[in-house]
Amino acid sequence: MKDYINSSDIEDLNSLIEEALQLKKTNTVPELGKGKTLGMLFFNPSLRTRLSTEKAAKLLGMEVLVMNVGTDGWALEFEDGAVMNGNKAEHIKEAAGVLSQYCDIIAVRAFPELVDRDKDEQELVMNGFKKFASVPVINLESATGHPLQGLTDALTILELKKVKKPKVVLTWAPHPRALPQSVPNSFVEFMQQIDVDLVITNPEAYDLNPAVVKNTPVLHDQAEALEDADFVYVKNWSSYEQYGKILNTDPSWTFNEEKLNITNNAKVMHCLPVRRNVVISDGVLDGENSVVIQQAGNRTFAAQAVLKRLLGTLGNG
Ligand code: SN0
Repeated sequence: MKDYINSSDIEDLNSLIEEALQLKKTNTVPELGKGKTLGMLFFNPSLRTRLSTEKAAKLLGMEVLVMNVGTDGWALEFEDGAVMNGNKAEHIKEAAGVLSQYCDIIAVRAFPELVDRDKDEQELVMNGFKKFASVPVINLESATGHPLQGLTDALTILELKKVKKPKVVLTWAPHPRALPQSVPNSFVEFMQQIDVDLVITNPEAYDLNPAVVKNTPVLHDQAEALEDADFVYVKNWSSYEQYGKILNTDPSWTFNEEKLNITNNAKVMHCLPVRRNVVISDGVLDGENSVVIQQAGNRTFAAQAVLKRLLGTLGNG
């Protein structure tokens, strides 16, 4: 694995998941990352991604540099050939080149702007770092994906499942802000690669990118989708069709105990942070079906497995 930008960078998902579950048991392999530095750049806020990735790197013996580039760094230019006489002080060519002098692996978080779909889909930030850094790049959530979350979600389901092929339902829920499709995109991509029966449910005009959904069934009737579910993944996203728009805030889509009763006593998942009583009710989050804390705990082992793979490709210099 050269970089970890999206799920297609993984050569063998099952062995990567196996590795993460093994790391959860054995905890650490400190020699591998000794003398190596992970640089983490955040254009947006973070709690779990920042701390679990830092912890994972340290468990592997790495040094960690963290910078909130969105607030503390120079405004970056990504356009090739730009005449830089505006407010952008530094080009990605220099920024990525210089960071590669200080870091052995660079990890970046850059959410979509949710205004221009074509622009977001170009992944200018992530691809800029990939192109101009001379070291591996990890995606800490970009415009269209969150592969460390997707990997965590897959390993959490494999860890908790009680039947060979569980029914997994991804359900949309309301939210006061327009959120990226990154988390649901990655969730769908990972679920399509493991042995589960995946169903997506969302209101009309909230269907995810058809290139991601492929032949996964999409139901616009939430109750019908939830029947017999073994896992329910609750998540809001803004419209893909009417890109970045909030078209629906219908509280009847909130995941509550009444909805839980339709399922097969499902485990309830969410990537967090979660808006209580808007996305998921207190009763469900505080009840025994919720696995959101264990799920977040697994972020460390997913990050450790990915870092271990990338460290394995570096020389000893
Ligand atoms: C982000 C998202 O992609 O949905 C990050 C999730 C890991 N979530 C938010 O930005 C939530 C912000 C809010 O105001 O609730």
